[in-house]
Amino acid sequence: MALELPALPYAYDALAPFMSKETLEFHHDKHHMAYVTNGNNLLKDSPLAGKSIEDICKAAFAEKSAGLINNVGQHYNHNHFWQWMKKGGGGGKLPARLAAKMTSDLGGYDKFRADFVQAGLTQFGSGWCWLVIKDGKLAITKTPNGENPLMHGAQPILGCDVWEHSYYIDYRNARQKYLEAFVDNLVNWEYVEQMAGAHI
Ligand code: MN3
Repeated sequence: MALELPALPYAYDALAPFMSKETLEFHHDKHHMAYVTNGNNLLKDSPLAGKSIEDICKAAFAEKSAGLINNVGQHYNHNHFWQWMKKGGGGGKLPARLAAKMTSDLGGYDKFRADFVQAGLTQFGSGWCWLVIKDGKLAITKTPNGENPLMHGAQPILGCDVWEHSYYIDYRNARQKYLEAFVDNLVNWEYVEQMAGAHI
C-alpha cells in the first residue's frame, strides 16, 4: 500500500493569523508531498512495503536506514501534525483526563507549556518537539530531522514541527514566537487526548 498525502482537515486559511495560507500551501502541498514521493520510491523494492507506517518507522530506525527514517518518519509526523492543530485551538483548556495526567506527570499545564517551548527552541537545526507517553507517563522530548518518538520506544501524542519551513514565512527566525503561538492558539487537544487513548 503506497503512502498517500492526506487532505488538510481544514481550509488553507483556517489557522491564520497564527499559521498562514501560504505556509500551509508550501508545507502541506510541497514539503509533505515530497516525503510521500520519496518514501514511496524508497519503499518500492523494500521488504517493509505493505507494513504499517508505524512499523516502517520502527524498523527503519532499527536498521539505520536514513532515507526511510527521514521520509516515512516525516510522513507519519506530518499526518498527525495537521490533526494536532485546529482553528480556535490551544491554551490550557484541556480535556479532563489529559489535564489530570499532565498535572501528575509534568507538574501542570504552565510547566508543560514552558518545557515544550524550551524543547522546541533547543532542538538544534531541524526536528520536532514532542509530548509523548513512555512507560505509562507523559514526557517531553525532542528529535532531529525526520525522527519521531516511535523510533525511541515512546508514543507521540503531540508534536510541533520546528523545521524552518514550518515557521519562516510567518515568523522569520522567531522560533519561540511560533512555538508559543502553536501552544496558545493552535493545539487540537481533543486529538491529543484521542492519541493518548487508553494510556491515560
Ligand atoms: Mn514539516
